[in-house]
Amino acid sequence: MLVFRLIFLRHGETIGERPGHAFPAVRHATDFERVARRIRGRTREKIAGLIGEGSMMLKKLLVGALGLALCGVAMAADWNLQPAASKLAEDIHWLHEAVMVLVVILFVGVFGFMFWSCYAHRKSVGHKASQFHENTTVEVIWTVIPAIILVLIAWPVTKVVIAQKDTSQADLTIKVTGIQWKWAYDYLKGEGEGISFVSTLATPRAQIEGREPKGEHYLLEVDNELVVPVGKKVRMLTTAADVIHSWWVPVFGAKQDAIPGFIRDIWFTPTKTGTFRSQCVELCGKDHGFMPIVVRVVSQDEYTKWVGAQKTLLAKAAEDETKTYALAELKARGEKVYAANCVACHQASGKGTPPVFPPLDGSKVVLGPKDAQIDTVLHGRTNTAMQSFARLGNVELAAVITFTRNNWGNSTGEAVQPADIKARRK
Ligand code: HEC
Ligand SMILES: [Cu+2]
Repeated sequence: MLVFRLIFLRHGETIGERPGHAFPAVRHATDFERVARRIRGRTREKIAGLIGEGSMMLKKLLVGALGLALCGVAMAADWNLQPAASKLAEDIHWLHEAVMVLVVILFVGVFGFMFWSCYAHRKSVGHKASQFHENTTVEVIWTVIPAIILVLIAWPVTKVVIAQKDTSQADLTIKVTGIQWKWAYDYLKGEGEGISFVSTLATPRAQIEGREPKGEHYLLEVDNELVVPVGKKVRMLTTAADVIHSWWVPVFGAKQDAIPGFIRDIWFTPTKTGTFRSQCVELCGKDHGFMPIVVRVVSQDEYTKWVGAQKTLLAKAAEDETKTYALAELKARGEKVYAANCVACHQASGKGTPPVFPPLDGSKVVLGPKDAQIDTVLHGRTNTAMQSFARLGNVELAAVITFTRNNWGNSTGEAVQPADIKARRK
């Protein structure tokens, strides 16, 4: 209808007011006028309506945009990097934010100037392009300014990168070994030297398989957390037993690949107590998403207590190794060791996932002479996913081997003792 109006009413005229119009038959003209008047009336209503709606819409849009901006700020806080818990992480966050601000200023500045130039000097208002090819001044300016900006960014960044690599004068040195799919920690130097344990996913299978609601720290919880004292420089040596993993705790700004055959290092000094969570960040096989990293930062006093408790456990384990156990006792303990170390490949059913992961239920090795089986578990099989489990204690190994020899369809009735394992260690 708007189009109709535009075609018929040129130059502010209306059909009804046009004097002595040139329609051949007056009767037709009156009819036409009547129709046109009605249409005009309706069109006016429509337009008024549209304008009304438009301003409502605009208001709604503005309110919406404001709401979005506010919730954007809230979300940004939520999506931003986790609050830093070390000086390194603080520096990294500062760099991230400073560069972000700089980039936004440059973006708005450059594009704003560009759009304004295009608009203000457009051809339709009579502007002509000025010619300044091979203008040395301009070329120097647009080379020097970006170079200065780059140096402004590179200077503090280089300082932080260099600081990240300075692992000297650590209070504590801990080796972390990535293993499909868990982390092993060995306290090599400093208070707690000699402590070593494996940190495995603690989320129950029922949650993973959807039979139970997922917990708060789903896939971000472990049986043994890495414990370190607050305010002490911790040097982490990273390596791996099988494939490349990567140890990363974002709140500490510490990240380093764990590569088989190589030892790399990284450090952090935690500035806050608390529990900090992360995950392996190098795609490392089927359970890559199931090898969380949990670090508990405690006060110096608590740390000393923790070290004491660990040492007592170690002493007890050493004592346990000299004992002879009943089959039932070994089997019960072995079931736990199996659940923590072997299910990922050989499955709870003992059926494995052939052809890659062989079944242990009915396996000739498991049912054969115990020494061959001990060797398989203790030293692993080269070039297969079956790695060495030498890092497990003699009691644990004796227990898990006894378990596999006397579970599912297997019933050798034979107990493997810690002393048997000790004898096979090289
Ligand atoms: C990362 C996967 C993985 C894990 C974890 C694992 N295994 Fe294995 N295991 C294998 C593979 C693969 C083989 C087959 C090796 C080969 O081809 O020689 C194997 C072979 C074996 C064999 C020999 C079976 C046979 O019939 O040849 C035994 C025994 C065994 N594993 C026991 C264990 C025990 C006990 C554990 C836990 C402490 C364990 N494995 C954990 C992957 C794994
Ligand atoms: Cu990994």
